[in-house]
Amino acid sequence: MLFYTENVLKFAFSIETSAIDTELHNPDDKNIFGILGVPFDGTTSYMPGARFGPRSVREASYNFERYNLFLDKTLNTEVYDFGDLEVVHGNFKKTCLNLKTTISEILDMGLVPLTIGGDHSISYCILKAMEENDGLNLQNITIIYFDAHMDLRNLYMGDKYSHATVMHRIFDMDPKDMIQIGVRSSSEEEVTFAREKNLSIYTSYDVDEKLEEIITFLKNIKGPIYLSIDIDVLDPAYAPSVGTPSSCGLNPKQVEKLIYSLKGKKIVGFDIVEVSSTSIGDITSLNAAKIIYDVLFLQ
Ligand SMILES: [Mn+2]
Repeated sequence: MLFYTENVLKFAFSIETSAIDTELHNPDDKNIFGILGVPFDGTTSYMPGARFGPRSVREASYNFERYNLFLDKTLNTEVYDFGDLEVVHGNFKKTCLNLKTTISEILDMGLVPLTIGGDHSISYCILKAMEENDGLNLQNITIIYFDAHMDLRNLYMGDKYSHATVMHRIFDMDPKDMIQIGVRSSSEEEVTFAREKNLSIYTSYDVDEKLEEIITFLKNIKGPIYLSIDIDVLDPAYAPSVGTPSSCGLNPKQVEKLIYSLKGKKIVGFDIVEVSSTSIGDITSLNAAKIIYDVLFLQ
């Protein structure tokens, strides 16, 4: 158990963290994931509840089989679940400090952080920890984010750190490239910024109309990838329990195909955010757990 964590419920297929043998971990080997829940929704602007995301996504994870029919493969990815971060509700700054410390500890163990949010603001802290950790240069990393929104505002209601500004803060860290998929909601300021900076923008209509082209584009990405999935990329029909729902979104099969197109890529970090389910069996949690399951199968 890490210093700032508590463990309520482990993700399905995860191994007891006491079984970790750090001697075995070699960065050239297959990815070994370390799951961390971040039950923080202090920057949510519309529907609160993302603090319940980690718990409900883990609960939904017990619904899946270890064998994947479409891939004809049994899951054998090594994954440890460290439980939830100790957050300071309403205080992004203190929560971010705890998160950076804990992600650094996970990186020091040679594990790839797999974070379950929490609102989207947390992605910045994860990448900041990766930047500050020796050996990870953000300038070599492509950021792929699935999101209904661009999250590219410079400030939101005067705040620099928010779920609505998170991708601008990450852009400020100068990653190799940023690719947004499924977007359908933006301010004029954000779209102007994205175009000026030559970010790759694939709207939800692009996913409908040129899915194969996007899959080819993703397959051709060179170098390491950080993947951030805001579950509101799905249409509210498939993910109603989110902080900021937006109509005309993706369906789960499209997301599955896009995730599978990343097979063989080096994923250095992954987060899934904005699930705000409060009930067992909620479809939003189910779809979020399914995406984690798909990412674990990419090995
Ligand atoms: Mn977002």
